Amino acid sequence: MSLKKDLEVLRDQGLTQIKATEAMKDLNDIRVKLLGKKGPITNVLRGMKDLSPEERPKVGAFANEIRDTLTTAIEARKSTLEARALNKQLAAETIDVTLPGRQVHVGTSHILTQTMDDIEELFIGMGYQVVDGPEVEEDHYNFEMMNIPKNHPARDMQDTFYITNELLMRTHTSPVQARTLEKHDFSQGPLKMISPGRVFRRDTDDATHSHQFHQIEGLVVDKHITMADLKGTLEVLAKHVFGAERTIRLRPSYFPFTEPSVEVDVSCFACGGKGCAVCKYTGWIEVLGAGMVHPNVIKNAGIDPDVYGGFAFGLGPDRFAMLKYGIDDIREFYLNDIRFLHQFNTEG
Ligand code: FA5
Repeated sequence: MSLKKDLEVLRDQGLTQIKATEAMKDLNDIRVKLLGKKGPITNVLRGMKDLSPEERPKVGAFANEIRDTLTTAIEARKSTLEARALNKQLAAETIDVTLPGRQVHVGTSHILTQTMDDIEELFIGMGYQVVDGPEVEEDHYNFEMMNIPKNHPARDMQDTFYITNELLMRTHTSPVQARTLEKHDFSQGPLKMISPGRVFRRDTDDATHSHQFHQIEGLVVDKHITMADLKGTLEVLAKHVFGAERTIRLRPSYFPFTEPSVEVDVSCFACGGKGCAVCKYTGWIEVLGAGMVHPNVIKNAGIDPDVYGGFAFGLGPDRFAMLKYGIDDIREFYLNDIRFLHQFNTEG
């Protein structure tokens, strides 16, 4: 029975090929080649019509048996290949839980923001309101309402970026004084405000000057406010920022919007007042400008200066932070070098 022999050879060759297959695609090709419509087994089955009636069922049964054997072998090989591929994938995707994690860099608020927030919180605790004002300001509020008329020589104290004749980048936070005074209803109580924000001057950048920096304005207006109130308030500020041991000293100065005007020095926190490089061997460090609000400023806002008066101050948080943290160049604040900024990550 040569057909049977042929089938046995086919089966043995097929089984060898199946066993040797390494790829799913090859296995599929073998299945098509062996069992497909044009394959040898189909051929054998087709040739059965030439067999005798006795032989036909035997060969048919044998051919079916071989087809089943090959199909089973293909399925088995398929499972093996699938399992192998899965194991390979699992091995490739294994997570090594002992590896150190990737570091996530968490941001921190800027040291100037931290400095300003700290001062804001102090004043909020003393009952002050925090007021915002525009950075693009009218000449009217930046200068005229602050008792600095056009052509007044005091305009030279603050070299200005003008946008038009009447519009400018504010040179200080003092215009917020005028804006708030104008709106305040004194029948509701005294005015106590601070106003932090950015200011702009045509100063040449160097280690202690920037063309863009920050100020925090302070203003208290009521009946019977005295210079003692100003001094007490600034003492609280100096001790809060620079340490409980600090004292302050007021020196006569000039601002068009305050009379009298003072420069405020704080006793040197680096040497305790003995004299060192930080305080240039004077024992004192100048930190802000202040004074009693000029009657013209009160009058310009439509308030009677014979009844109401107060004090005002303007400090530079950039310089405060430089002194407090020993930063020797103001430009560091604006370069945004992560190595600099990260040193002040006090928020964890
Ligand atoms: C003023 O701007 C006044 N408006 C302050 C004031 C308000 C006085 C209310 C009285 C009453 P002055 O020009 O001195 O003053 O600036 C105040 C502070 O801003 C300075 O003490 C300093 O800390 C800071 N400052 C001034 N110019 C610069 C600059 N170019 N770069 C960085 N900080 C500066």
